Amino acid sequence: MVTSDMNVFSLPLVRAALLGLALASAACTRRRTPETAPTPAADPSRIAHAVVPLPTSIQVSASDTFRIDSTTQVVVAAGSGAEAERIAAYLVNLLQGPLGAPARTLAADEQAPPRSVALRLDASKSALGVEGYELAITRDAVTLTAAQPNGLFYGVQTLRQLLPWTIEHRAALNRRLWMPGVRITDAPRFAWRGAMLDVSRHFIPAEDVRRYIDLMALYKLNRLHLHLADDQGWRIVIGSRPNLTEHGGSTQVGGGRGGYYTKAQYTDIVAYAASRFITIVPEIDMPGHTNAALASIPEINCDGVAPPLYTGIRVGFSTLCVTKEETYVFVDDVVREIAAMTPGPYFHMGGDEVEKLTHDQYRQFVERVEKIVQKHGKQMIGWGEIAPANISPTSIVQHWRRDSAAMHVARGGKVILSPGPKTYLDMKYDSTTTLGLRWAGLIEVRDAYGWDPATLMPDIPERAVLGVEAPLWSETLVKLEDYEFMAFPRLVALSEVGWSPAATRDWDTFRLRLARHGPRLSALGVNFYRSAQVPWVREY
Ligand code: TNX
Repeated sequence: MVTSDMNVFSLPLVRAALLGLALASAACTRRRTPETAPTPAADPSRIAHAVVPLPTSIQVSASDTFRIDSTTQVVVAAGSGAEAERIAAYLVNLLQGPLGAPARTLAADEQAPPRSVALRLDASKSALGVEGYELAITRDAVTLTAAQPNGLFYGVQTLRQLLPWTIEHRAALNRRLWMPGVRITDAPRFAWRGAMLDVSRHFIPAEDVRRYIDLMALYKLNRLHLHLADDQGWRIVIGSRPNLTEHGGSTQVGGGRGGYYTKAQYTDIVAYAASRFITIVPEIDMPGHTNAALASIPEINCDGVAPPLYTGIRVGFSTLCVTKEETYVFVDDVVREIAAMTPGPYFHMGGDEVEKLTHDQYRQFVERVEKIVQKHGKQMIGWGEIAPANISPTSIVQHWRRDSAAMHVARGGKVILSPGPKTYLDMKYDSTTTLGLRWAGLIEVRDAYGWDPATLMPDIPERAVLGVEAPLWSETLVKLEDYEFMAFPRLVALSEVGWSPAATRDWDTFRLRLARHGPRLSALGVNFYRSAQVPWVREY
C-alpha cells in the first residue's frame, strides 16, 4: 500500500510555514529560468518527499519533523553485529558537523535514548528479505530496522535522501538537518539492479570507479559490471600473461595512453564496492571484441601472428582462434586469475557481436567457456547472443537488442534486461547531445524511466527477470565528467525501474522527485544533464 499525505502541501500557506521556515533556501526553489518554469501542478516543492527509488510503502507526516543537532545520538541495538556498527559509522560520517558524538552500541538491556537515531538488525524480520528495511521517523526518534546489513544500508540511503541536500556538502555552513516524519516499509522489486562501465574503450582510473560506486549506492544499485577487455584495451593484470596489460593495455580509442588496474587496485575496487553492498561483475569479452588480447598473445591467433593494436570504434572484426587448444589454456588462465580475486559469484564472458565464426564454432566455444567458468566456481553471464548455445539454466543471459534471450527463459534460465533503447547510457539524450552514439535511438530521461521489465518482451515474464542493468559504453567518453553527464540522471531513472513496484511508478511524480535531486547531485559535484523534461530545483 502506498499512501502519502500530501494534502497539507496543497495549502500554500501551510506549506510556506512548514517548509519555508525550515529550508533556509526554500525561496530559491521558485527561482527558475523561464524555459523550465513549471506550472503550479509541477512544482517540486509541493511534494511530500523526494525519495528515489520510490519505497514500496511510504506515509509522510511532515509536521512530525525530526531535527538533528549536537545532542542527537546514533545508536546500534545490542547484538546487531559489526556490519551494523560499520553502517552506523557511515551514517555518522554523513552527518558530520552537527553530530556531537560517534555512534555507540547499546548495552543488552539498554533502551535507545530520547531523540536518537537507532539502527537495529533483527533476524526475525526475515519477511523484509535481504535488502528490505523499515524506517520510522517521528519528532522524538528515528528507528531503522532490517533483517540483514544490506537492508540497514539502504535504510540509511533513504534517511540521507530525506535530509536536505546540504548533507552532501561537507563545507556547507550552518547545515540545518531535519527530516519529515515518515513510516516506510521497503524492499526491492528486482534482485539485480546494475550499472556497467566500459573501461576498455577509454580507461578510467580506479578512483573514478569508486566515485561511480558511491553514486550507485545513493540509489540502491547493487551490481557493478566492469567491461575489462575489448578490442581497444585489456585493463586487468593477469599474472600468467603480463603482455595483456603491458602491450594490450597501452592504448585506447583515439590512441591515448590507455591504462589498466593492477591486482591490488582491482581487489580494492571489489572491497570498496562490497562496503556499499555492490557486487563487482568482471567481464572479459570473448571470442570477439578481443583485438587487444590477440595483439598481445600471438598463439591465440589462427595464423600465429599478432595483429597491431586497434584504436578505432568498429566492432565484429576480431575473434580468438577457437580451433586451437592454446586458446582454451589462455581462457582458463584468465578466468582462474579473475575468479580468484573476485568474491562475487559471477563471471561475464561477453559473447556479443561475433562475425568471424560459424554458428557451430561459436556455440561450441560458448559451451566450453561455460565449463571453464564453472570449474573455477563461478556462474557464467553472457550477452543475448549466447542463448542459442546449449548452456545451463544456472547461467545468466543479458538481453541488449533483438536477441535470443527468450530461448534461455524457455530452458528455465534467468535474464538481465539491458534493452538498448531504454538503458544504454551511451545513447544521446536528443539530437543536440554532443557525446554518445545513436544506433539504439535517442533516450531522454522519460524514455529511460517509462518501461516495465515485466512487459518489455512477450516471452520474458517477470519471474524470469533477474533485474535490470544500464551499460555505459565509452567509445565517445573520455573523462569522468563525460561519464557522469551520460549516466545522470538516466541511471537514477533506472534505479526506480529496478526497485519500485510497477503500480506505484509514475513519470509525473518521478520527475518532481528527481527535480529535487538537482541540488544534491550538484553538491556532490556530479556533472548531470539538466533535462528540460524535469523542473529542476536550483537551490545549490
Ligand atoms: C554494442 S552492447 C556493443 C558494444 C558497443 C555498444 C555501443 C554490446 C553487447 N555490444 O560493443 O560499445 O554497442 O553502444
